[in-house]
Amino acid sequence: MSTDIIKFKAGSPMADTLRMDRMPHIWCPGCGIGSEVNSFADAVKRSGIDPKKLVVVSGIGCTGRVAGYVNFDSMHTTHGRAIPVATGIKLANPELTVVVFSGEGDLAGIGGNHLIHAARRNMDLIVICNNNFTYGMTGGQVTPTTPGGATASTTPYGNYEYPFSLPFLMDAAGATYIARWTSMHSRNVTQSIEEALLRKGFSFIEIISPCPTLYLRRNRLGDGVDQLQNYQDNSILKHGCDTRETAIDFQGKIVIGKFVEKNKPSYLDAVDKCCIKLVGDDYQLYGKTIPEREAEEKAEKEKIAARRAAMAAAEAQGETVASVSVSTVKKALANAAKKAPAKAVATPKAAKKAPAKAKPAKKAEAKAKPAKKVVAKVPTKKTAPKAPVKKVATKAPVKKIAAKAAKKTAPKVAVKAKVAPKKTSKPNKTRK
Ligand SMILES: Cc1ncc(C[n+]2csc(CCOP(=O)(O)OP(=O)(O)O)c2C)c(N)n1
Ligand code: SF4
Ligand SMILES: [Mg+2]
Repeated sequence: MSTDIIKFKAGSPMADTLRMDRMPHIWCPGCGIGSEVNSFADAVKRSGIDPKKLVVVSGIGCTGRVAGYVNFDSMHTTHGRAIPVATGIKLANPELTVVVFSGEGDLAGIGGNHLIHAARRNMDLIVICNNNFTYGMTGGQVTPTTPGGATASTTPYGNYEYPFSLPFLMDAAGATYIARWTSMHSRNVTQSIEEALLRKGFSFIEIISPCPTLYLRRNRLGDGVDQLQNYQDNSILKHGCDTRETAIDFQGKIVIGKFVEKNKPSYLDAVDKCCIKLVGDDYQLYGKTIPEREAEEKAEKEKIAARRAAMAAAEAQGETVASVSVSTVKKALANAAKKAPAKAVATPKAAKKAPAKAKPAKKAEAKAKPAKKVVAKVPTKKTAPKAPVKKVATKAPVKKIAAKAAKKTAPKVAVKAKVAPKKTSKPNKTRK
């Protein structure tokens, strides 16, 4: 490689967010994926989140290659399985921000079931869907979003299926943040991703994008620039629009905007709520009590605010966000820490001194009736193995808590445990 190219790569303003050693990328000229990745990298910087706590997961396809070009922890998973893998990562370490970046075929075709259930659970994920109306990587087959009448390698006489409108699908499934843009709307894409990175729950961002090599060429729609012109001419901005009105006809109008933004307990919130009812104040997720996690979350939010402030200050001085140096951000963080040292430190001791937040858990526990009683009410042998207390006690991540919970419920669980083997021994007898 010539020294000029090496110098160019090292000096690129995107060098800390994208893997310059992997450039040039595989995407065709005029493909929309490149500009989306640029918007994504920009959004990560602007959001102020710690890039070390960010994970990008992709499935298979041209868009699936995104995971290989970002300079963050990432996983290039199998076709359609990006969401379950991302869900696993989030559950294993809820401190991470997990982003799924994949194609519409991967997400809504083979991975459609995972997509709707993640939205239904309000799983804490950000899903960025590059919708180019085609299976790009495998030769331009029809996908679940290909508009009626459009030609694909598998529908040479025009598509006669009814396509999904992804915002409508996501809305019906329960997503709490839904936006749609085209790859021409780079700034809006950046802004939406930035917003999604800073919120809890399931966020879905669809980006309509040109695939000049397969979709545009086969449908005689010109090149990438022609399609951007089409987006410019045919996009209708309708924030808060009813998602039933977001269907896309072949080369027709494209409704864009932020359609849904609502607050609803996320999957992880729901897990917390359920476990507090069962275990009470002692409940810990991955070794941390709720006050400890809240203190850490608060400290992290302060760091994010400081990073954002540094970015805004640098921008005001004429620097681009992409080129804001790491040392500027570090300085801002140090200043913020000096201003509020007590708030930013999240020691277990400090967390224990926060009874006000822990109290509601006790109340909730009392209202919900102690777990012991729930077991006592279970009348039949059939339902015994499903006793919720037993499950939580055995799955509790901290041994101490598990032992404590088991102690509380030991007599009841023991009775149920005795019942269970009798049930399983029956089939053996009949076999004999
Ligand atoms: C289980 C499985 N089925 C099929 C494939 C073949 N395959 C690879 S990529 C792809 C289509 C990807 O389309 P999309 O998700 O829209 O991404 P794009 O290439 O358009 O960005 C298919 C069908 C595969 N890799 N694995
Ligand atoms: S085949 Fe289409 S989607 Fe894939 S890189 Fe080329 S233009 Fe982009
Ligand atoms: Mg596609």
